[in-house]
Amino acid sequence: MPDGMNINYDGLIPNNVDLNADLRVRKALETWHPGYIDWWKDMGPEGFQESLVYLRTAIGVDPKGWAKFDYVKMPEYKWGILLAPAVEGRTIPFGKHKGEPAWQEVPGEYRAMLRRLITVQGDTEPASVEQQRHLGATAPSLYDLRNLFQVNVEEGRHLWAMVYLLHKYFGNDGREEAEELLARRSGHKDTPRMLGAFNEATPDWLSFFMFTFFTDRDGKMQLEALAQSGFDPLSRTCRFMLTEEAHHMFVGDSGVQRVVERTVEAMKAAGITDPNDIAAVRALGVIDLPTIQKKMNLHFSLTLDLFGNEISTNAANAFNAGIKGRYREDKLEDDHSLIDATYPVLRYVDGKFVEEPVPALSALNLRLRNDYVQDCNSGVTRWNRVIEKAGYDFRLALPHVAFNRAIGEFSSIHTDIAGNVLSDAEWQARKGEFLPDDADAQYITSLMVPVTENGKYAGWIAAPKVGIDNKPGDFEYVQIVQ
Ligand code: BYC
Repeated sequence: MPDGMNINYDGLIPNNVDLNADLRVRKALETWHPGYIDWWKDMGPEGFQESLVYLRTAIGVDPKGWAKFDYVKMPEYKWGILLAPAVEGRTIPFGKHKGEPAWQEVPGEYRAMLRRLITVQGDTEPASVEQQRHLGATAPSLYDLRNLFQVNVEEGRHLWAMVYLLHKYFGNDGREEAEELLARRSGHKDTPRMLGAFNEATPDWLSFFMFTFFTDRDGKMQLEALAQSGFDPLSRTCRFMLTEEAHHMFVGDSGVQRVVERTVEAMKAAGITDPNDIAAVRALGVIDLPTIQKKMNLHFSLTLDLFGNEISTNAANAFNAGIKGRYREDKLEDDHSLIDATYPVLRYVDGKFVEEPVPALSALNLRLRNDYVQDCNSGVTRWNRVIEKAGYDFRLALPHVAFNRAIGEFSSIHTDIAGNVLSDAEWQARKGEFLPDDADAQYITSLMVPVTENGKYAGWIAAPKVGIDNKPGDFEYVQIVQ
């Protein structure tokens, strides 16, 4: 078997990093473990810790068969440490060390940078579990409930993945960071999570689907960029995390699609011709398309902030150092050093949007964000096909990148979703047109009633086309024990 394919399942922490031979790290992780379980019980899914959930657990890193499905109580989930197999002879793929052997240890000069990136990545994982902890109480079906919990336990595993790197490669500093990861809390006024979007609420299931579509997709992009890293343990860790991440985006993509499907189906059945007749659509107990658009506006704009500033010295330094690459760096055809290259950056200068060429190294956050926007658009196109097929000439669309931004070039202006600049007063008067307001929230909340009968779905969402693990429609995905 290639290096890293053997998983040891015997100890407390399943792993393919030979923890048994690394007593120091094993002890450190075993010491961290009780605090993690306490955190999970305090901040993980509320009310379902005793229930049996039909979950997949990673049992290998072979792309052809890496997971098994079974009923598990969540606190007993096997959170393992799994790295994708080592690639023999791997070299640093970009930056000023390009072509040198990939690092197996942390290079001293980049220690602080690496520690920060790993900590930021690690912080998002428990944050999302905290944000989603109340959703179980209002799940639209057992199928959806199970998917929520699958996402949650895997975010927990991703936290483990980063904590392993911190303990293994960063000594005492790493141990302290690992403790802090369990101490911060999403939305807490004194000890918040590190990045903006991870302190926002996920109050309902439409938000959950939008979050997994938009924000987990930032996760995908950032993990892709870190998977290119010249620091090989980080690269291998992220490569395996991406295997799991695909399901999270499926949950969001198919979740929104099922909401749209149900809405247009109900509208058609009732003979409603105007998708903007919100009162008529809401009278059917489904979510009107304009409100779906508003939720998209919110989650897309919050997630764009996660890419950082468009022009960033941090990003330039991380690339130059060979630590964080571009999306699919290995598929790009250029010199992979970008010293002389430029990249067009959309800026707001003297009251106008202008595209300015900027040194490509400084524009790497924007470049990743542009790749992200393209990736988002493919999902939106699929949702629109459902609307088009139903015969409605309403189209969902991503808002302008300057809309509702708190970080970067556009953080000091207000715009509408088309990118027309608004004064502060206009923004205050009109923001309810673009973002969910109290009435929207109240309406969506009124729909959030749990459905726990096998094979049944809440009236505002269509059933999925196929079950998880090919299970039949009436499969009991969660055996609820209150
Ligand atoms: N909120 O030079 P800049 C996921 C800070 S999601 C608060 O532009 P940089 C997941 C920034 O930290 C993916 N602060 O920053 C999804 C910096 O602070 P310092 C998570 C922000 O470093 C769903 C300062 O502003 N992974 O996995 O180029 C569920 C200057 O900014 C924000 C990563 O993000 C913000 N939004 O870019 C579960 C990858 N933006 O250092 C999981 C690792 C910027 O001056 N992180 N700042 O004190 C990174 O690569 C970078 O840290 C960022 C920021 C892309 C986030």
